[in-house]
Amino acid sequence: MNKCFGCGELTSNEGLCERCFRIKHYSEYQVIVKNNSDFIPILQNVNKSHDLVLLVVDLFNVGNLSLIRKYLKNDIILVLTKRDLLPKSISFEKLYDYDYKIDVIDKIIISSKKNYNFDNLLEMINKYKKSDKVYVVGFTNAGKSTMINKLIYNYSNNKTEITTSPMPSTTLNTISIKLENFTLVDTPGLLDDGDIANYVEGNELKKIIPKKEIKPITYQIKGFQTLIVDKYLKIEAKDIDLTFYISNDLKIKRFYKKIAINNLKKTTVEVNHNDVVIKGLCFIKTNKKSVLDIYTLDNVDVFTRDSMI
Ligand SMILES: Nc1nc2c(ncn2[C@@H]2O[C@H](COP(=O)(O)OP(=O)(O)OP(=O)(O)O)[C@@H](O)[C@H]2O)c(=O)[nH]1
Ligand SMILES: [Mg+2]
Repeated sequence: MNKCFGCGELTSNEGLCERCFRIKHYSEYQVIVKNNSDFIPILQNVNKSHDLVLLVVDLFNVGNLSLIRKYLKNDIILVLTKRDLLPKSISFEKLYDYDYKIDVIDKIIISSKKNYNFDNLLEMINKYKKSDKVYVVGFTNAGKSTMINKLIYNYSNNKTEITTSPMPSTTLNTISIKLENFTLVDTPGLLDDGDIANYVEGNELKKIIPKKEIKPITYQIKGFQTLIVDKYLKIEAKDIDLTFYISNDLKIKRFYKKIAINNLKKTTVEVNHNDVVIKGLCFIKTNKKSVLDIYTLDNVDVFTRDSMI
């Protein structure tokens, strides 16, 4: 058996496995049923070494980083990626100084899509690495493999490309790639059970995941109103400004009365100038103290956090 250089899975093919070939050439994604019991042991193995870890985090979809930290004693650099998705007008300090609720030795903001800040990333890796191995970890879809491909493209003559896609669990096992004076090890991302990506079809997910800079939209709610996003989200609110950070491919509809939608789960949240996160779908900035009724798909997490922007 060989190891597929696209996803790390064992395969009888040389080079790319059938699944990676289909993703790469036809954007055709075959869902592989994996769960964290396959992936957590990989992180636990990383923990046994003193190697540096890059924790890659999607700035649009941050997640609970302590869930990953708890498996790792290693030094971690927090790599905040997909900067291109958030509005350019947000200051660097705002994103950099935000409390991501994790203990790290350093952090950096990048965009693999725009090839932004990679010279500094490489310099930072060289500054902190303790051995010739550097691990790349994070939640699924964070952009780990895309970042590694950009590092390879920028700083080596290597022509290999790891498979990337908007669907969860693209990388299935570790993939080691030599770069200058060290080896980068890609790992499969942990699945976040509360993320909407687990509960929608591929063509829906392509609309939900933003592809370009998000243009925030503010709804000034006067009196009682209902906001609806496709079949994913309904919000009932009263006298508050709600600023949506959501894929521009999704349309928000406003109604001035109650609207019945079946099959959505209700969560009532108290807000106070902070963000409401509908995990993987959007975050919403609020401008006062209030209570919102939020209806979304059954298993999708709804929670508040300190305002990020
Ligand atoms: N806009 C934008 N999209 C990005 C960026 N980096 C990655 N993506 C997209 O995010 C999606 C996931 O990227 P991957 O590199 O496959 O993510 P991963 O972390 O390796 O995911 P797993 O292998 O499933 O753990 C793909 O659709 C990428 O094109 C970025 O800097 N900006
Ligand atoms: Mg990957």
